[in-house]
Amino acid sequence: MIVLYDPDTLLHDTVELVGAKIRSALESPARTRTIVEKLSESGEHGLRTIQSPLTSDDPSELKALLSIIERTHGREYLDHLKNAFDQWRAEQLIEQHENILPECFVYPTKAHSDPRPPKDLFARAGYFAFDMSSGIMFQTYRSVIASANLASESVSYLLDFKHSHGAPSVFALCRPPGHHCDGNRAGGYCYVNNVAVCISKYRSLSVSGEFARIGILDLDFHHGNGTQELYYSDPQVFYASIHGEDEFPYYTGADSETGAGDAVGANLNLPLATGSDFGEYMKKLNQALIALRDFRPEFLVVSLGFDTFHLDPLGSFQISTEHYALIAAGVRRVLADLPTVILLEGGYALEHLGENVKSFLEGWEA
Ligand code: Q9C
Ligand code: ZN
Repeated sequence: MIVLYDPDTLLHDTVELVGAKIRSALESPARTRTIVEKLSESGEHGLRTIQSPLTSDDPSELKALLSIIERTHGREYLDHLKNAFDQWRAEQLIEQHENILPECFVYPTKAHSDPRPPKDLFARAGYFAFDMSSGIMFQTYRSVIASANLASESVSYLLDFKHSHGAPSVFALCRPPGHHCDGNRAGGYCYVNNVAVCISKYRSLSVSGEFARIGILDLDFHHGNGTQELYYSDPQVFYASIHGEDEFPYYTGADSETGAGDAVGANLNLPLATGSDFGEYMKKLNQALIALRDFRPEFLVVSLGFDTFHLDPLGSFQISTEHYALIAAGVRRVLADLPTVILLEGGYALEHLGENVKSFLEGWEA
């Protein structure tokens, strides 16, 4: 399988609030580094390095990517991601090596339903975020664009392989991850929703365009609140997620959330109790796969997190390295005829991340 990587994704390196302490974020450049190392040493996977349009001489490449991202992300939010650090620097609110964390978040009130971005620079960081795991440092925007570009390019690769035998698949080593971003807020280490970038790109390139039926399978340990939000009323997109019950992001992911309007029935949440083992996981996976198959999509996006691993500092499922091959094979068995883009989301057990990715890819290709 083709695996896409961009060294610019290593630049973002920030902090998060854990309990009462500020620490280096678990979502770190070392994650991608260890995966790339593992895939390079085994040599059997088609690892390809591509270049972010931010480093290209041709400005039309960046314009094209931004127009794809802007289909689902607010212009003011994207400007914030791009400019916040430099604005804080210009006002001497921050040193070059420091990180922006939010102060005050938007909260529900009875008085008004459409809060506006505040002028105050400190306050803006909170307006455009929903937690304190989404710091901004001086290179964040470069990695965010590189990550979104990997998602976008994976669709281009996929459609180029249309005439090959069997359904093609591409794996994008996105970092930062994306599934917690709803297009207007950063959170849970996510700044741009890479699944949404894939879908917008697919709609812009494929023959069926806006009429394309698309499936999303979210296998990260956490519920993909951002992805769910973006497609909650879209009857052309089916979102299925298996995630830890009562875990981050806490306020979404219940099985009662089934979609809205014409899209009722196109959102399937399968929460799993803390400590669930592989057998319990596979029951939920098969439910998700059957629902996705019955939706008859022509294109599949997998949000792939490895924080379901038994040693993950943020997860609580009992999944081991060998299980990832079985999970991948399970997906392939039911949805083998679907062109598929796989996007990296979470996974924080650094010493095992490389072998877990490798196991998944081997199971996928078996
Ligand atoms: N006490 C993804 O896996 N909270 N995001 C961590 C640590 C945020 C996880 C706080 C967890 C976000 C993509
Ligand atoms: Zn996660």
